[in-house]
Amino acid sequence: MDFSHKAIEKKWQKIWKEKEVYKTTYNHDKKAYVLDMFPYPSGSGLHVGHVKGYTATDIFARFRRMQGYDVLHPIGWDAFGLPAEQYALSTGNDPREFTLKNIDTFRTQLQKMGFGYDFNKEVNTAHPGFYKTTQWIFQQLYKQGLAELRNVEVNWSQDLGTVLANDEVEIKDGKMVSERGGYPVVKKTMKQWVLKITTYAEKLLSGLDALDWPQSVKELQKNWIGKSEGVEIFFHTENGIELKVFTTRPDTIYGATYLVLAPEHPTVQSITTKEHLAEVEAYIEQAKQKTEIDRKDESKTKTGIFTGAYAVNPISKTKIPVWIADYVLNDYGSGAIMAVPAHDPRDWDFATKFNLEIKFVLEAKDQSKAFVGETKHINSDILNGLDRKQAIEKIIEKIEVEKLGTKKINYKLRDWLFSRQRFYGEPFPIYYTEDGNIGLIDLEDLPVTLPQTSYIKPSGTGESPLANVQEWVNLTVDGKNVKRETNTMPQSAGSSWYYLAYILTDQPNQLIDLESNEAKERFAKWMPVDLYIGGQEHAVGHLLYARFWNHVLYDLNLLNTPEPFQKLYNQGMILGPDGRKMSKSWGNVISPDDVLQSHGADALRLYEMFMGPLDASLPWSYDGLDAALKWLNRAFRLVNKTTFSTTNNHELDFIYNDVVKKVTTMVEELKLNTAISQLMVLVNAFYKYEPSTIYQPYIEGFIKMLSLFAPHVAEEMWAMLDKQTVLVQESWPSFDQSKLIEKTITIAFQVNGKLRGTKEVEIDLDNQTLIEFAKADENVAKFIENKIIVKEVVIPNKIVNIVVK
Ligand code: ANZ
Repeated sequence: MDFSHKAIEKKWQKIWKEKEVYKTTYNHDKKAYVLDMFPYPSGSGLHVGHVKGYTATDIFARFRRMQGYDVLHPIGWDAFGLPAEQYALSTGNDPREFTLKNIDTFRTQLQKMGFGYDFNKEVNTAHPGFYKTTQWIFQQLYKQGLAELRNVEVNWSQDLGTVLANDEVEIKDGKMVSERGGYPVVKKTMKQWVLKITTYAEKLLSGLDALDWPQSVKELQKNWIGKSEGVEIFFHTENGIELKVFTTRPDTIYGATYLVLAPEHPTVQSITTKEHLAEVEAYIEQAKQKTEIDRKDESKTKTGIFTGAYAVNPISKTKIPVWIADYVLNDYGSGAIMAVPAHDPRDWDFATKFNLEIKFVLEAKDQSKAFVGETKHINSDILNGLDRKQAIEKIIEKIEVEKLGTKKINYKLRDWLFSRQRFYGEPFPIYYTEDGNIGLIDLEDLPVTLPQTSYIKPSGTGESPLANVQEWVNLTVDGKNVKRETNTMPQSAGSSWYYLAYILTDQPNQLIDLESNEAKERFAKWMPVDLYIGGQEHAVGHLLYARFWNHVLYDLNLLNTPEPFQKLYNQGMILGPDGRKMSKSWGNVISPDDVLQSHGADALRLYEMFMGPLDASLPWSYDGLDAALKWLNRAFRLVNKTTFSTTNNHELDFIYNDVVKKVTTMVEELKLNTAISQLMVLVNAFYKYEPSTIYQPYIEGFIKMLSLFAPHVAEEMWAMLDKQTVLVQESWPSFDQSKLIEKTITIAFQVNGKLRGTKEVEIDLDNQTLIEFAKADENVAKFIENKIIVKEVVIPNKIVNIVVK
């Protein structure tokens, strides 16, 4: 008889809940913090893509529980965010109610999947009980000088009425658009809160080394941080104005034939000569219209303009013109460069376009384009004949001794733009006095909650909708009239520390103080996260921001570890049956609700884990899903109304122990598809025997292993063996290594080096016996008949070769 997924899923989910089997335990020394990237509770509910990552962590958490670890396996909601706010705007609803409704749907769906989360530890970033601590952390950052108000060039979306962080902006058809919604984005200068993540650039870079993360994600973070070691060299214009240039190639300084400043460079106004002023100003206006991506694009034709000024090369003492051009960015290095057209392709393009001098200072056969290889220096006075490394060393020494510049490290990483002109986010826990000073809201007045208002439309002027709520904005502090900040924090605020919030809760959204001693003890128990599974799309944004906050909290002595996520794994996507990314617009979205109805949670879980390697992106297949359910029933029928043997006839010793051993390592390494294959091998082996002859402990071990993947069916099978326990509270099966020694081997029989037969024999047989076996082989006999045996060569456990004439 097959199982009824509807009946057993309901039954076991109820029992698990009553027995609180997934509650976080504190009984063991060994611990495992198994974390999912928490979902944004969108209106469309759980996606089969979510199911893939969450099944993998569920399997791993069950595995660790059965291995006797204390396990923390929580879930929560990344609940603030634009979609809820956009929805609220278009329907006149409150984003809070809408979000709570979605959360209920998500929670129910997760429970129906049989995921073993500790729901007592649920958190919601938009809950005041949660964001009180987000605000508190912001205040710590402010006190550390890591949060400041700054005039910055921002990505502004008129349609969304807000600024966006760089990782919230994409390029489509060469234009900047918002990642969510695809709305146009332009550059604009605004006064905004920024978090100085750049202060932590070095720690964020070196911290990567010890992490067990995919190499690709480490590379992405490394490139995003973009460390560059070079020198800042001081040039001076003829009338004594200093121009600092950043270069990684000080050794090419004899080839520097002109200087270029970014159009926004602060000294442009003071160096430009009268005759060139009008042109220069027009060019500056023109550059404003361009995006950073455009300016960096090396395929675009270079533009620029001469300022009329000249500077002196501090090493070669030659006089060179000073230009402005938008291929030099103002916010990198010093916003100014020495151009070496002979050896830098960007400078080459510029110099050829504007007919500027090109001087080769490295040996190059082909002088029709910039030479970027490594050869000896020429035309370089003291550097002549040196290679790159020697020349760099020598010139830096000279520059430092003669105080012509200093060594400098630059990072591509930019500070984190932290203001949003939106309603639905964390309010800032600060106020402004009438004379423009900033004050922190008192601890006892936290959280600063969002006001109840139906007027949440962005003004479009750059002011946040909260500015409309006068009774919220104005308050008195120490008898003085002050105003609240009306911007809110970005969505990535809550997700930068939510993994700590789980540790601080015992009931949803009720957090103990992060700076309490109790918190310290809990962090010491649980941090760092042992396994973090989520999508590759968070490689730089979320994962870098969370690492930054964690480092800061560590430096404040609040945490036991600088790095939050010891092991990271990116699960692949589940594509539609058409092989395209699932999307409403393609109409290829599979709903887990439908699959839960038709095939049940266990089949869905098993199918998604069996599709292929966990990190591969693979298309959905209903055949695969059917096959998963079919196999589960085959496994189920093994125990259905059967009694097994209490004595071991040893027939299954090898295969059982081999499978346990392999599944144990495969789950450890998240090779879950191959672990399932092993279980299939074991089921096939069981079916070769009369059930009553199968040793019962082997069946029990199988059910335990199955319970990781298909927990409901496994519980049902366990109960059929008259067990009173639930499987998560059972221990993981062990294997007997002594049963794993190979007892037989296949020997090849050759005549004159040609393969003529094989035989399965006991291992370590003596040579004479092996030769006899070979001669007894029918085919071998045919080839040595009537021939003279010259030699018999035996390679023990492998080959018998009979040489004949
Ligand atoms: C002279 C030179 C000669 C350069 C040569 C390169 C090759 P990374 O690795 O990206 O740090 N540069 C410096 N500041 C810049 C800015 N604000 N905008 C655009 N380009 C800038 O590269 C550093 C190099 O990029 C610097 O070294 C400078 O060009 C340029 F054969 O100086 B180099």
